[in-house]
Amino acid sequence: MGYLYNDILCSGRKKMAMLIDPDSFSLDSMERLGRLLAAAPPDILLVGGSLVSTSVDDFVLLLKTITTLPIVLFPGNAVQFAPSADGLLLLSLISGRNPEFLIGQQVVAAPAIAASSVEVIPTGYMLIDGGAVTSVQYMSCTQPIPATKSDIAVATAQAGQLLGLGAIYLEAGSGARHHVPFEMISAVAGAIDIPLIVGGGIRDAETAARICQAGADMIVVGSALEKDPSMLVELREAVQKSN
Ligand code: 1GP
Repeated sequence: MGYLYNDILCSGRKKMAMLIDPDSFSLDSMERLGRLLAAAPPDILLVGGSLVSTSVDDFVLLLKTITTLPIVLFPGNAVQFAPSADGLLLLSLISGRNPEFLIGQQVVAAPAIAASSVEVIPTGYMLIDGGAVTSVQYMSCTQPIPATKSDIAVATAQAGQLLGLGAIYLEAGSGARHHVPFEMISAVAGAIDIPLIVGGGIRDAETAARICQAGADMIVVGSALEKDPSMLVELREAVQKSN
């Protein structure tokens, strides 16, 4: 793996990713976003969603006109692969038992990924119950791991590491009522040696800091920043202070 994995995810410093759903941005908000990213840059930009109708490649190219931050794909399916991105979280939904999201979509995307120069980060994606049915759950037709079952989350993450995945992503789902529980984050972080990414339902700086302290190497925030982009300043500060 390359720069994004070695120098950002495995840096040993807590990191923050801002998740952008291409369908939620207009050209107007793009200009505002550019100013904000220059003033308070997150470590990376994640681009994707469970259901995206915009051309992700066009969107990435547009983002590149307003920022030099690394742009990493976070695709809900194979259609969202974009060769103009810097990196790709190649997700396998290891908490689920739907072969389409364990390996099917990856097979569809593989030829295009292999022909590109996008840095691939093979990631074990684990959906954790966040108190409501989320888009990921519905679109992937999989059951989330119950929020109280840290033992299942630990075993699943360990299996992902043993299979050779480069990172684990604990996902409560976009706009989740409850973020992934701190106890589960600690238990998983203590059981694996690969970077741990945590997202879903993070809405304030204190929660962001506590999730980092519990053992996340990178937090992902989407919905809260869509509502109030200026929160980027405090979220970023909270993550940096947890180092
Ligand atoms: C969703 O983890 C991300 O895939 C971010 O979730 O939109 O709730 O911040 P939010």
